Amino acid sequence: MTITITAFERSPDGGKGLARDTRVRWALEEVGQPYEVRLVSFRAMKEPAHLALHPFGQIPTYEEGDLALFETGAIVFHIAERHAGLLPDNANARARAITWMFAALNTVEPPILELVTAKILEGDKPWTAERMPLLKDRVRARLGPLSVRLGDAEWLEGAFSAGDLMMVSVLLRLRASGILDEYPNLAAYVARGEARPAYKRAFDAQLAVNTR
Ligand code: GTB
Repeated sequence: MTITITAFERSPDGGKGLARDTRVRWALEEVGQPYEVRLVSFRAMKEPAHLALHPFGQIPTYEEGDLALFETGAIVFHIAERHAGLLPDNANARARAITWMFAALNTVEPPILELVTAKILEGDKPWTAERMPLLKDRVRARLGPLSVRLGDAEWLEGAFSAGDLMMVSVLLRLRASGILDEYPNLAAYVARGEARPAYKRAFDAQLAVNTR
């Protein structure tokens, strides 16, 4: 069955791979599933046809036969459940890998989004400069323990998993801030993720769209 995802017609990041279709592309590349991409404009995202797929009018979405999904956590989990390569077979190891997916999305990503949003959308507000140190410390409060837990391991729970895919995707958003470099093992972890052939294919595919 053909898999179709949606992505920005033109990502505001100009192809840095930060829009969330990249993590879905990456998951599909890791498990070797071909996919098609339907590009949507900001206007089309808020129109009924897209809203039927995504109630919040966002990308990415995922369609496969009569199944339509939104939310990257749910999409990557679905891909990892259906295809070998992103979740271990052992039940406990699998549960731990899934836990890291949730940790990436629910615990690590929120303060990162707060920081990025303050910079991009509220940079001109009078309170932003005062808030920045606080927002950066909230990010550090997550990266510190994550760095300790990772230690000198290659991945979070043994072999690379959907948990690492999601955590690396979330951490990538921090690169421009310089905060990631305060944690050399996390910076190296992210670099290992980016060096995976599947990530490179996903990155190149979104770059091709955004540099047309
Ligand atoms: N929780 C949802 C998920 O994980 O799928 C969040 C989806 C989401 O935030 N989608 C964004 C979107 O559609 C694109 S990825 N925004 C349009 C809208 O809400 O109207 C977020 C994103 C956007 C831009 C950059 N960038 O330019 O660097 C990075 C990430």
